[in-house]
Amino acid sequence: MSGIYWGISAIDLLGQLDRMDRSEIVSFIKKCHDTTTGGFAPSIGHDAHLLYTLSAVQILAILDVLEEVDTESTVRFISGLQNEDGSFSGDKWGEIDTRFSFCAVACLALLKRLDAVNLDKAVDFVMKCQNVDGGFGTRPGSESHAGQIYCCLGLLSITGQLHRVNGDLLGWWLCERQLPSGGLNGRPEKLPDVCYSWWVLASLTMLGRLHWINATKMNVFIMATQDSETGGFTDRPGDMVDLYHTLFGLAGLSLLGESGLKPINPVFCMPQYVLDKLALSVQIMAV
Ligand code: GRG
Ligand code: ZN
Repeated sequence: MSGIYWGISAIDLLGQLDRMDRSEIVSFIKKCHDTTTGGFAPSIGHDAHLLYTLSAVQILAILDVLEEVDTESTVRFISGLQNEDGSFSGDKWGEIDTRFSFCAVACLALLKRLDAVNLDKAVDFVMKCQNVDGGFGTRPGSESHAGQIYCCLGLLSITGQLHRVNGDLLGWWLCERQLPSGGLNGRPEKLPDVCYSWWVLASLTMLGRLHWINATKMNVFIMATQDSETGGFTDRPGDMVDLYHTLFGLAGLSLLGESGLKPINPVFCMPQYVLDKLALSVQIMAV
């Protein structure tokens, strides 16, 4: 399911969405809809999970066919996964992660049903996952990681609570992710990876501090991860291409204003025109 989301978002950013077989995609999504729980599975015959529920709803929104599924059952699935402390479990097995908080809230925002969960508690839980370095982890006390920071800032942006973050402190931690190659890592002492040109640049965009990284060097690194034979992008130069890094490479370039790519929304990681059509706006921190 997420593979379809990465693929159609990437191709839409390139202005080539019409190349995809829309009805085949919608039919697959319907087969992955668990009508008992209301959630969506990653593939036919698998269990529903918040990760794939967000991907499914994002795809339906991009294809402008949200009304084709029973979203009321999906809203029930999401609200049933909120825990007493405001956190969200990813599925019935109970793992808790700030990724799942973001998936839940982003999905409900796209479905216009943010009223279905306790947002105050959801925000309180995310704030408990903030560390002294300004970043956020998976759960309270967990190490700061750029992917989790994106999720937590995304949730705070959707709920209009970005003012609860110290933008200078977190912006500094994020821009320190840039290495001499121009690429970004996800936490100190790790290798650069093109997907962080999404997780980090989107986070800096929400904080109003995208200009804190060197865009020219960033551009050089992302371009070096494109494979000249297949056209896809890899995590770092020389590796194998995949859809995930192809979307996040393009998405990073879009945030940097690359011509030939549609503008992308920094919170939902979907082309901005889709959010405009849904009349959904997000909060960006004023600097
Ligand atoms: C709508 C874009 C979008 C996302 C939905 C699933 C999700 C919400 C966000 C995932 C955020 C996240 C945690 C991204 C990080 C993914 C990643 C590269 C993990 C790898 O971790 P390590 O420890 O890699 O293997 P490093 O780079 O730290 O060595
Ligand atoms: Zn990666």
